[in-house]
Order: sequence, then structure tokens, then C-alpha cells
Amino acid sequence: MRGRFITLEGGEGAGKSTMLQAVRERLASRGIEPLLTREPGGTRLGEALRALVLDPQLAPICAESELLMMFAARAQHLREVIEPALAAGRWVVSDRYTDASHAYQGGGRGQPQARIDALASWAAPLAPDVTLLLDIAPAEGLARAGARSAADRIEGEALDFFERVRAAYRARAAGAPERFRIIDASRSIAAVRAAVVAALDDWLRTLEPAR
Ligand code: Z5A
Repeated sequence: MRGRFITLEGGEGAGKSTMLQAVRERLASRGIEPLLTREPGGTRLGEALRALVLDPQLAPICAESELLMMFAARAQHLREVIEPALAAGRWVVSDRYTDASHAYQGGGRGQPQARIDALASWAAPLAPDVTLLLDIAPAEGLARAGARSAADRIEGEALDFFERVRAAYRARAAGAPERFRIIDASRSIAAVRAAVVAALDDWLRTLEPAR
């Protein structure tokens, strides 16, 4: 049977990398060993593109180039990693996917939604089965991320950029409530983890055959 595709989304420092492990552990407790991956990245080409697109030394990168680099990485990721794994029955959990392009390049950079949809339908037509959106005020998330590492090219944007990213994520979630689960990521790691596990369990129940 074909595997399932789960994505984690959210702004800077929302806790996606931390919660990826919570998702892995929960699935493992049910006998599912998922493939964990990330965007941009997940392949040699994708990781090379990630290094380029986040490199502050390469600024300025125009919005069109940035969007195309995200989709170049995604097209490779989908064909080289995600699709083969799903076809082999493996579950895949990705730290970001196409919703991130809608949030960052759409909301943040003002690229038209129709353009992003056109790219997605051509280069990355697969939609996730479920998306966990970790929602947090940008100032709070940036403080967490900043405490951990030096800013990359996108993290160096002003606060209003990240406010637009958050609004775009929320709009995406409102437009596809059957796919999204929104999690308040402003709470403690333990509380967010519990909410992630509850949301995951809730979605897993929808996969069970009706009794
Ligand atoms: N990008 C894009 O523009 N378009 C696209 O299509 C795609 C991506 C796919 C790289 O993504 C960049 O690419 C990103 C979007 C853009 N922008 N930038 N820059 P990324 O996912 O690798 O980068 P990120 O958002 O910067 O990840 P992050 O900062 O690592 O955030 P995170 O994974 O959500 O958080 P974390 O690493 O789990 O946690 C951050 C810190 O907070 C860490 O010290 C944790 O221990 C701590 N933490 C986590 N949760 C909590 C709670 N609940 N309380 C307190 N502290 C916490």
C-alpha cells in the first residue's frame, strides 16, 4: 500500500525541527518508521540549492529566482525521494513543502498565488495528506531561532515580512481545513508536543476503516 505524506509548516523558530521528532516517535509507536526529510533540501541538488538560496553573501536574489530555486529543489525532492518512498509504502514526513512557497514567496515577497499554483501543478503536483501548521507570533519565533544560530539570508528580513508569511500560512490553512491542523506553537515544548501528537492521532483516526 502507498505510504502517506505528512508536512510540517510554520515560521522561523516555530519548532518544526523539534516537532519532526515528536511525529517520528508517535508514528514509530504505531509501527511506522517514516522517512524524515526537509525543504529546501532532501537531495544532493536540493541541499546545494538550499545553501545557495540561504547564503547572505548572495543577496540580493530577486523574488523570481528565489521562487524558482525553491521549486527546482522541490521538483528533484519529489521525484528522487518522496514519490519513490511513498510508492514503496514508506511514510514521508517533510519539514516544509509547497505551502512554504505560498507563505514566503507569496505572502512575504508578493509573488502572485496563480504563479505559485502554476509552478506547483507542473513541478510538484503532489499534495500532502496532512499538514501540521505550527503557528507563532514572528517576534517570538525569531527570538527562539536567533538564540540558536546566526541569521541566514531569509531570517535577516524585517518583522513585517514574517507577519505577511504568518498571514499567508493562516490563509492557506483556512482555505484547506480538511488538510491542515493548526497548532499554537507559542507554548512550552511539552505542550506543543502534546498538541502535535493529539492532532496526529486525530488525523490517523480518519484513516481507520469505519466500524
Ligand atoms: N523557504 C522558503 O522561503 N520557501 C520555501 O518554499 C521553503 C523554504 C521550502 C529554511 O527553512 C528557509 O527556507 C526558511 C523558509 C525558507 N526561512 N528562513 N530562513 P528551515 O525550515 O530550515 O528554516 P527555519 O524556519 O529557519 O527553521 P528553524 O529556525 O530551524 O525553525 P524550526 O525548525 O521551526 O524550529 P526548531 O529548530 O525546532 O526550534 C528553534 C529553537 O527554538 C531551538 O533552539 C528549539 O530548541 C527552540 N524551541 C522549539 N520549540 C520551542 C518551544 N515550544 N518553546 C521554547 N523553545 C522552543
